Amino acid sequence: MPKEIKSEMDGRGLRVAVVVARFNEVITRSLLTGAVETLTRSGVHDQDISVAWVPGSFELPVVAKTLAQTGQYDAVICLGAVIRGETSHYDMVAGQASRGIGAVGQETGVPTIFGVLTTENMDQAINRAGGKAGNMGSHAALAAIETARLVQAIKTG
Ligand code: INI
Repeated sequence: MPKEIKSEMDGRGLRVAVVVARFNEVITRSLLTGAVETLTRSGVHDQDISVAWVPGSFELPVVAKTLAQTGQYDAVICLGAVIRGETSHYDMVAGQASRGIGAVGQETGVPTIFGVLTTENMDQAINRAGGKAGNMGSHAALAAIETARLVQAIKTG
């Protein structure tokens, strides 16, 4: 019988950093609200959540890496909104954000969560930031807790 490594969805005692892009702030503020509400509802203490704002999604990886390298966080959540209709360099900003955020997790070993909306237009972004398609910030918070707990479970055997 294979041994299953289980991850609990209990956030108590976890320290979580959230990096959030100011670009498209009307969207990213809703993502932040969703993330913080889900973290606290899952047991993460308010004083264990740190929030850092960056200018845009392009800057998420460097600040996420700086936070991860402090050793003070069990997970880092990155939140942003890249909207194709609003930018000609959508692919570059979205690509850099996703590649960079992925690299932070791999290089530091700290679960680093991709909570960046990449949509065709503002309506789609609104739908995914607390509208009818849920809140990507909330999903990112759940992914942070599950992955942080799984990493802890693997390390402690
Ligand atoms: N940043 C975003 O987070 N979303 C966008 O849609 C966007 N657009 O439209 O360009 C965007 N640009 C800013 C970018 O992230 C950097 O902050 C900027 O290029 C400075 O490095």
